[in-house]
Amino acid sequence: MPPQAEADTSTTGVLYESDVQTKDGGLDREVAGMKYAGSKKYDLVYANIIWFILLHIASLYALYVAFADTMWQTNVFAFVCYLQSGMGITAGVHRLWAHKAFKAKWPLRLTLMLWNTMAFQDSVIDWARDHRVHHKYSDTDADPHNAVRGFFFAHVGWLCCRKSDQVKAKGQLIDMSDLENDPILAFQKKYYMKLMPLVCFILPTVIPVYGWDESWANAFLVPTLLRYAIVLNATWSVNSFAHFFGHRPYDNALNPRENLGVACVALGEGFHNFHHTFPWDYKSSELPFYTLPNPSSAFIDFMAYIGQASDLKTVSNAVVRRRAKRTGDGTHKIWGWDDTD
Ligand code: ST9
Ligand code: ZN
Ligand code: ZN
Repeated sequence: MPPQAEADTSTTGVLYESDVQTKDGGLDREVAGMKYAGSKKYDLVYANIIWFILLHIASLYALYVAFADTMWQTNVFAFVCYLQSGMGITAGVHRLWAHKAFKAKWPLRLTLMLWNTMAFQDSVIDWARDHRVHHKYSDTDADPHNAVRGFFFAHVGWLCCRKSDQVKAKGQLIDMSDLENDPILAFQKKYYMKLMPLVCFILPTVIPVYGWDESWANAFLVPTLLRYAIVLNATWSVNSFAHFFGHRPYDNALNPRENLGVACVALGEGFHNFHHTFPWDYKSSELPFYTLPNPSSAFIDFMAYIGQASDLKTVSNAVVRRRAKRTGDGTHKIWGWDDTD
């Protein structure tokens, strides 16, 4: 810990006992000897493996159907479902709940909870717990999707086997009381297995059939299965592509990277070196939404404009610039505000 560092949990909401915020706005992480310990036996979960294989085979067929057979209304509807369920992940469980990067009134929280359930990535409380562990123990054995275990493990492999003892042990130290005490999130967790099939699978299938006479098969394949698989892979890409490929303008010592391709499919979540350096910033990016693609920031800005979101946390340009100069890989001029002065 640098001598000038001081603990400050007021700005991030996700600082942990070993994290301290430094004067330049960065985080010093203590990984306590948790680096990847080498080859490991995986306790495979065959039901998940079979389900993901079937989902992806069906989605490839659905992609063909989307071009060859569906009504245009169904494709527009599928895109809207992608945006809604994607926002439930990015603006919802990621920025609002896992990182507390802004505050939201109950109508927005309820909407984001339903959109999040539509994405079927498990309850907000479970997702946020894994994600807080991921930030605190990034790229170590206590990271649920430790990228040091390889691209495939970080992308989907981690969902096909039991979690390591270190993940569970370190995860138990994470304070989740803020989310557990939110009645909207407690409701989602309690009724997840009823709510999720309804909003992720049943409604997106039924609406096109009764709304504009789409066939049952097309409605199930395109806005339901294909949309679900796309949002899953877009999310997983942040753990895989954005932990492997791209520049590191803010902290060259961190594995996560800036990846424009991922940002494009993941509604603005690909600026991952910035995000791991400054996890409490509501934009998950240095730049505002009108400079690099970031629909999730645009959404949060709009919600603030109509009074549904408040206390949007962000890092000042000066702090970002100083940090980039001190620990970045020299590519900040590509990704951030001009830092030549
Ligand atoms: C999915 C999640 O896809 C994807 C998350 C990706 C995150 C990306 C982040 C990047 C930034 C954001 C970008 C957004 C971009 C969005 C773009 C949109 C366009 N700490 O889990 P279990 C304990 S999900 C502490 O079963 P197993 C705990 O006691 C896909 N303790 O562990 C727990 O009991 P409880 C859909 C922990 O048995 C108990 O273990 N879902 C922790 O090892 C059992 O928990 C699926 O397919 C922890 N972190 O099984 C299901 N974790 O909960 C997939 C666990 O009661 N999952 N414990 O406290 C599973 O089947 C299982 O979780 C498993 C592990 C097989 C993977
Ligand atoms: Zn990450
Ligand atoms: Zn995060």
